[in-house]
Amino acid sequence: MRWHCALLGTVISFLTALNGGFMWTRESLNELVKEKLSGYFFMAVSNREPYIHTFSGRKVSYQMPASGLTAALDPVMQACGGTWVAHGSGNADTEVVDKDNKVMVPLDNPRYTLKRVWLSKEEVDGHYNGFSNEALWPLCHIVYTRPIFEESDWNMYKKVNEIFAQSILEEAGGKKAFVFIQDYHLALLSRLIKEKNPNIITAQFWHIPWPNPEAFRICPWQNEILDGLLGNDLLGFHIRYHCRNFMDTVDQALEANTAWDTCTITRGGKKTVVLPFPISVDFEEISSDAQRDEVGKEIERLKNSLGLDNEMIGVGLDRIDYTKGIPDRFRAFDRFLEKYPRYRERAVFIQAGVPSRTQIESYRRLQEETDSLVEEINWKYGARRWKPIITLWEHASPVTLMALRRMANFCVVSSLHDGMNLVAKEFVASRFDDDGVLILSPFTGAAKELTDSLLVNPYATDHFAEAIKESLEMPLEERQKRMRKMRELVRENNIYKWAADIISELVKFESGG
Ligand code: GDG
Repeated sequence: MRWHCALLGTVISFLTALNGGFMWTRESLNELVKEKLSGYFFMAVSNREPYIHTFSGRKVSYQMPASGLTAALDPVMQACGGTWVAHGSGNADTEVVDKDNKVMVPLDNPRYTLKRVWLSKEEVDGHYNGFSNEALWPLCHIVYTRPIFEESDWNMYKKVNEIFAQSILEEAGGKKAFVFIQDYHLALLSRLIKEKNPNIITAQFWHIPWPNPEAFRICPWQNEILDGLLGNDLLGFHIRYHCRNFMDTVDQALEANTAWDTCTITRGGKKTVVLPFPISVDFEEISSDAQRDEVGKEIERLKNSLGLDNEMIGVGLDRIDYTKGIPDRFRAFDRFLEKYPRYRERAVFIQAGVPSRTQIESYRRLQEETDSLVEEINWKYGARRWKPIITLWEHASPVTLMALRRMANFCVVSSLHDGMNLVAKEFVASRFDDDGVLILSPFTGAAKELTDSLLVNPYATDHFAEAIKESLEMPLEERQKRMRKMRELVRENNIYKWAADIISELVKFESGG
């Protein structure tokens, strides 16, 4: 087995070096991990957990959250094994863990350990709702929602980062470990870990954009956050532009040496490499799931229950967030129906989406704004059974999401600002029939890769309305040409490649960088 792994590793390195269309899969990532990380304990850490256990009556069931981070990282952990440390947020989470707060997941085919960290309501409120989502989230997304900086939230943020550090250090014990930290909820974690155990190698992936220094400097604790992130050996963003913004911010705020040619920052003798790693999806799995019979049945069920005949269908499938440009796409659909009345009663837009962060005022306002806009548009054009916009405001099952992607003539991703946006890549991966048009905002990381979509500025309502018309009138041959190109790209740049690229960088630190 050992020689087999070594041989496969060599083959992988060779093919990667050639860069000649080698396709990363769960299996090849698994082999890479065995070869490169053997002797290391592999841990991932995030605030959000990949499986949430809840009571339904007396029974315990579980759900996968609507989160780009967990959707991306779960297949990677299934390939790599190891332990994922995350906040246990479900009301039945304590029921299924062992005495060390661990449970093996996925439940039907266990592949890695989920270790839950418990937080009080006050801690969640200050750390998650407060500093993470009322301060850092609007600070990093330029969507004109003012960040709220509360000292008490910041103090809770620090405390929760310490709780996570404690859990990681306990878990690592004296072992050699790689810790892969996720996102903006844990900006101080690597520094806290390394203060106690400098031998642990850490990488952090920032899933949201990093704004320019002008925008970031209003944060009263900018230096602490930057210093915390520079505790990492490797720091990843989706695109080069975010890396540059981060390096610029450090340059202007801290005493540090930023070397642009090698993408490194050195502070107090400690080096951090800053690189782009565009995140992705499990293309093959999504593409084959899309072809299952149950998806066909779900399409029929949805058409019946929504009263659809042969309308042309547009879909939006988001976590409900003010960064996703949901009212903007409704305004564009309104303008489209206004300018092109022949599409009335012939086209519908289905918006599925799960409400999120509902304890936060700005999210409640978004829900109200969206609901009243839908009511207004449906009142304006609605005729007989036909309503132009159909909303499904609930947590949709994976099969429902898949059916909606497959039913769509066009899918809209109209984010005002977005790190990557996996909905766009999931849509492409689902369209094994090579059909369907993606209307995509240029303010997403995905727009850098999916250039065969219809790129449209969501603030430009008239252009947006024209893009909707174009998508419905595009000849089949053109749709197929674009979709094939995008599928090829997502197939190759899949989630396993993302993980393999990060791991290949990470192991360089093992030999001293
Ligand atoms: C952050 C960054 C970056 C949506 N509704 C339901 C549901 N979803 C799933 C989608 C997709 C995920 O949620 C959302 O992914 P995104 O990438 O759009 O967005 P964020 O959650 O904002 O993620 C983002 C991502 O991290 C990864 O780095 O791309 O830029 O903001 O997978 O399909 N899933 C279920 N029910 C729903 O109703 N089960």
